Amino acid sequence: MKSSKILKKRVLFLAYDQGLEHGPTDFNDKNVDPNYVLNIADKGNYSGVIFQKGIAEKYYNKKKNKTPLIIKLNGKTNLIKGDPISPQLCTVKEAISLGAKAVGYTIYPGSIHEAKMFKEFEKIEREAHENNLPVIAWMYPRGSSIKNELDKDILAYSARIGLELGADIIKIKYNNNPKDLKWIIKCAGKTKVVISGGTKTNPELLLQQTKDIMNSGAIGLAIGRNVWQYKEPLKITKALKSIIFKNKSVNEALKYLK
Ligand code: FBP
Repeated sequence: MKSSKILKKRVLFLAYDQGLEHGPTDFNDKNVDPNYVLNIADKGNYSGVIFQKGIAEKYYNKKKNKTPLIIKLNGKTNLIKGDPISPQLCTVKEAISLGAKAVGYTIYPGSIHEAKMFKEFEKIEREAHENNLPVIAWMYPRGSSIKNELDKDILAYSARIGLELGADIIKIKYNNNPKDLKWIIKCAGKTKVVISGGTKTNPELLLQQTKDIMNSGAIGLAIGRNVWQYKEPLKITKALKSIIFKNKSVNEALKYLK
C-alpha cells in the first residue's frame, strides 16, 4: 500500500452506518440528518467518515467535504435474527467513484455464513488493494456458536483472522479489559486495530476507556453514537483527540467538555 490518507499512526473515524444496522431508533431530530454528521466530521478534522453508499451518493461531496470517505461495502439490518450474514451492497469501483479513500466490510466470525463473508471479503480486498485502497474489516464474532462476543479468546481469534485474511485495519469491540486488549492487538500482528464506540456512555468513562485503549496499542477509534448523540459533538471530539493524538490524560481531556 502506497501513501494512504487513512493508514496513519493514529486515527479517529466517525461511523454513521447505524441507520442500516440499527434503524432510526439511534437518531434524534438533529443527527437523523447526514449533513449534521458530515459537519461534525469536517469541523472535527476526523481521519475518516464511514457511510453506506446511499448516504455517500446523496450527501458527500468529494470537492467540498474534506474528511476522507470510507465506504462500508456490506451491511444488514437487525430485523432478522439468527446467524448473521452481511452481503456486499456496493462494489469497490462504485466506492472509488464516490470518492472513497478506504473501504470497510463486516465479517461475523463464528456465523454459519462465515465462509461466504470470507470469500466476498477476499475479492473486495484484492480489488481494493489493486487500487491502493486500504481495507478495514469489522471483526464481530457472532452467531449461535459464539457464547460470548466479548470473550478474550474469541476477540483474539477474530483479530487474528483479520491478519490472516489481509485486512489493513480491523475494527473490534472492547471488552473493558486493557490486559485482554494488549493480547488481542498482539494477535492482530501488523494489522492495525481500531475500537468501536458502542452505545452512549458517560463521557468520563468513554475518555478513560479511550486512554486504556490507546495504552493497549490500538491506533484509535471508529466511533459513532458516543459522538453524534452527544449534546456538543465537537467538544467530545476535542477531548477524544487530545487523548488519541496528544497523549493527554483523562483529566486534561475532560477540560474540553466544560
Ligand atoms: P458505534 O460507535 O455507534 O457503536 O458504531 C460502531 C459500529 O461498528 C457501527 O459502524 C455499526 O453500525 C455498529 O457499530 C454495529 O454494531 P452492532 O452490530 O453491535 O450493532
